[in-house]
Amino acid sequence: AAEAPADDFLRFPPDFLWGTATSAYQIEGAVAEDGRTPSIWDTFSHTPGKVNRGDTGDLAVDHYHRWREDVALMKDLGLSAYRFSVAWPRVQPTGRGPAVERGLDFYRALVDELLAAGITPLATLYHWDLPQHLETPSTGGSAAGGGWTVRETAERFGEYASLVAGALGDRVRHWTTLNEPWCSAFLGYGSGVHAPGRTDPGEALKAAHHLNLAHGRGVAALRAALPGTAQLSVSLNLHQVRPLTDSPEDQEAVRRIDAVGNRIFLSPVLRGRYDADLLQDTAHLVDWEQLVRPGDLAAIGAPIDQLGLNYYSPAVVSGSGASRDDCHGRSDHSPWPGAEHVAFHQPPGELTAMNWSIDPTGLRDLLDRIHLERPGLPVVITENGMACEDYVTPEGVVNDRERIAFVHQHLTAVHRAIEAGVPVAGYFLWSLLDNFEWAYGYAKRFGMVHVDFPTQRRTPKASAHWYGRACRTGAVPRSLS
Ligand code: PNW
Repeated sequence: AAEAPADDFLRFPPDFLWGTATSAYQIEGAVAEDGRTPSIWDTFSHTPGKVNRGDTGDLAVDHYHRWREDVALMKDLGLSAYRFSVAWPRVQPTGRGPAVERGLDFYRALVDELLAAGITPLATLYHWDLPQHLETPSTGGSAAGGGWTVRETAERFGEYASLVAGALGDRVRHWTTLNEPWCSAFLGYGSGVHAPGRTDPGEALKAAHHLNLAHGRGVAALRAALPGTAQLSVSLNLHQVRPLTDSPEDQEAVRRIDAVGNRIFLSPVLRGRYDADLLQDTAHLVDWEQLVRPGDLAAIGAPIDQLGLNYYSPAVVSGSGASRDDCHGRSDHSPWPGAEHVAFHQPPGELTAMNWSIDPTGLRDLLDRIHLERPGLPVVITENGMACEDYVTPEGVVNDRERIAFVHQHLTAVHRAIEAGVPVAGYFLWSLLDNFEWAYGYAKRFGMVHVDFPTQRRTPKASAHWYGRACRTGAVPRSLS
């Protein structure tokens, strides 16, 4: 029986999805098992100097072997949903051809275990682990290579999507095509702080279009393979951008970042078009006429059922001046093609261990914006969370009170948005477990469950107990005592 919330609690809709999120490369390990071949992240993490302390996902948190224990943890905490990603190189080691059944079996078993535990699965098809063969084909292969800078990769993704849908479509209802294509395109091919570590603004823009096209091909493949009840989405890390001052120069900086950070994905996905100002800002970097072929925008703009929103922190920008850390990692190359001159400033608010400012109003503003642009489109918050230092009490409890406060503030913002009429369908805390935090390696802990990396021992932090209670009751306290 559900625990009854008291009156001083904010109640969420009864069908609200309460979950946590993870991704394959960040947790699975087992990188050479059951036919899996390297992804661009294996190559990148094994390249000296790319990841903090030389950390790799070789073992990660060994989820490939400990998945039963991890699902049991979620069940014990009372979570109602779980967002995971499928590793493309487990399913198609060369990025093409028939599926490796042993690779798919892992996800079949995972999903069955989730369903048996009463947990709704949300499958993400692509969370950054492109088969290395599609980036640089081994000699003798017929593939063109080039990763997301080539159109062929989008076609390959469509084929991969049908294979996964064929295997899991009878048991997974919620699907996300891509996770944060902005990061894949602009951190992967622009600033180079993510795999494959290339630094060419024109190639990064091509990657963005091909990722959009991959989303479109993915949606078509999923629609063809899945029942009409399937819920299809894409997860975008939208940037909440504010001007440093109200000068025209700073407002122009906001427009530029909004164009290449948000509307480059939102406009084609929601409205089947690229905005004229984006094309103009970047015309010197890429030939859009040649890049975007007839039919592309119609494919990308095919209807979706939900929009996935990943939110961590807002940004403050100005049209000139020196940038502080813009939260996107250190690089001599900009991840903002056509907006390289824009300077980033430290927004107000406390900082997380990532040096990202804490500001739930950014989440509220993004929810309101989506609602304004596409009234009625359900939004799922597919990621929100923070990295913080673990404070261990003498009793051995990981007391991450900062994380509880963070989640509480953001859930409160979500609740207000729902009251104002924004259809928010769920919230997925990033992350279930401490894990491989990309270029930061294992140094940054986002989990609500602590992982002792040498022993792989899992211990729920205070936030896990707090969040579990919210899930079980469908409510959070109005204030934290
Ligand atoms: C997201 N940035 O990554 C990812 O979806 C997760 O895999 C990741 O662990 C999580 O957020 C925490 O970082 C991001 O530079 C990586 O703005 C970098 C940025 C944003 C999101």
